[in-house]
Amino acid sequence: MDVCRIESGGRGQGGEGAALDGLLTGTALEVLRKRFPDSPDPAAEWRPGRPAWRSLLPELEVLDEELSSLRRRGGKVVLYGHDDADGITGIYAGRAMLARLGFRVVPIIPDRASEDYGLLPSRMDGLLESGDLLLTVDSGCSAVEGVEWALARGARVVITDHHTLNPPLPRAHGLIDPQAIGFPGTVLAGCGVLYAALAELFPSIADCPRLYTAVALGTVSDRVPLLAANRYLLERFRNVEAGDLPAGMRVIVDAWPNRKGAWCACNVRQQITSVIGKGLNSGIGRLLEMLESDDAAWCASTWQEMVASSDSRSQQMSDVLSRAMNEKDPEADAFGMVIVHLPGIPPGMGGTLASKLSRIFRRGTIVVTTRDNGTIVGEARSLGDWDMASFLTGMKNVFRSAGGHARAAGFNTDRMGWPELRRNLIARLSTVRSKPVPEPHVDLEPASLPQAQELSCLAPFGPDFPPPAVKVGGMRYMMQLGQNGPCWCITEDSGE
Ligand SMILES: [Mn+2]
Repeated sequence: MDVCRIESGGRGQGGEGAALDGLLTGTALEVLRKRFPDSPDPAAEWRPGRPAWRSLLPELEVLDEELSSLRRRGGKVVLYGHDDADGITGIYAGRAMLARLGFRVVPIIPDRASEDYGLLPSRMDGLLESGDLLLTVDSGCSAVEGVEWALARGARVVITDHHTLNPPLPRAHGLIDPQAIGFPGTVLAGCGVLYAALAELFPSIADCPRLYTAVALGTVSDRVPLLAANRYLLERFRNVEAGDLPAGMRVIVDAWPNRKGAWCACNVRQQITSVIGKGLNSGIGRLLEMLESDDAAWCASTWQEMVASSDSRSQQMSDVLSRAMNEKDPEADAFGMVIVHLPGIPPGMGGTLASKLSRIFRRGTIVVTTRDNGTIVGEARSLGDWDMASFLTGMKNVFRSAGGHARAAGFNTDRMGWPELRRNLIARLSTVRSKPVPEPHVDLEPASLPQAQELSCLAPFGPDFPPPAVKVGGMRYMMQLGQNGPCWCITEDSGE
């Protein structure tokens, strides 16, 4: 069954009159005016129409040209991803779209347990041949050596990525990363960048329920801002009918909390992203197969296995979490940052641990562990305005590699031990003006608490577009989206 349709240009294309067709209450519009003070049309900002992808992404013409000449010479695409939900959904979207265009695609998924970020010659060796196109998704913008290796093999190379650009950049033929242009394209996840690039070049294959589903999962999992183009993509996903999807994707949309109504990214990450997991004993290695499968029985049992193993991982996680809470660095605390060094954090767990700590303490968090070979690896998460990637990449001589984006970044180093790295981190913290502790937002200060339903229509909520919060009688209430619908809850939480 082929459910991809030609773009009709019809229903729900834009935010045109979103407010006018009675979708938004007066109170909801008030919130949007507060959140988008400079916009002449806050409702369109909240639910934008289809973005002009070309204006958000650089060097699309290079990809266009490379695909045309690849078609002429008959080579294949080697699609190099990243072993998290963003990277895998990006591989899914890229492979699905390129296959529809008639290209042969060989995916490469790196293995977090043993491999670093970047493009590893050992993974490309034997697959990438002269005349092939090496295309990346969610990775590659710092892969100087990997790209040199591919060029020396006679391959053409186009990088698509969304991570912060830190020179030296690889000598690829094309580098499609919205960071080169700036906001609003920078909101895109890695999967969103590749989807958008191919959607712009081949609009007839862009309007497809499977692609919207994969991109929504990658986008929400990667903690990117739920703003601009991402709100368009998530709105397309909301309109997807589960019946139009193959079995594996149906399992995922069925697990998506309140997908057709109001949902919050943190709940999706808890109920889907964490269930899939990352690293050892996780479901990430089977995600691509599941997204592509239409075998209902296999998908249901695979999902059950993922749920079971995520339950045992979360047991392990709660042990690590309680150790981490006791070990956080008091000096970093004084600067408003959580820094924890714990030996023996299992691969793939550091990021989740950093996310949990940053939610618990409501501030930026860096989790560091020392691997058996002496390499120090770190995972960092942040909230509010704190840009974790810039913070880390500003420490040039400390790391062997460091990168990521504002909300999620990572590093590794073998240049020094933990005591010296710690001194460097603290020293850098002391020079940065802003504090990694966000001010809890307040949208309105009404005389009395509004009906939560009046504002839940603004969903989905997530990074940079948190659930509405109101202050009434000196108390701050934030909307929570529980199983029984939206309600107010007294909290200082950021809602991200
Ligand atoms: Mn990513």
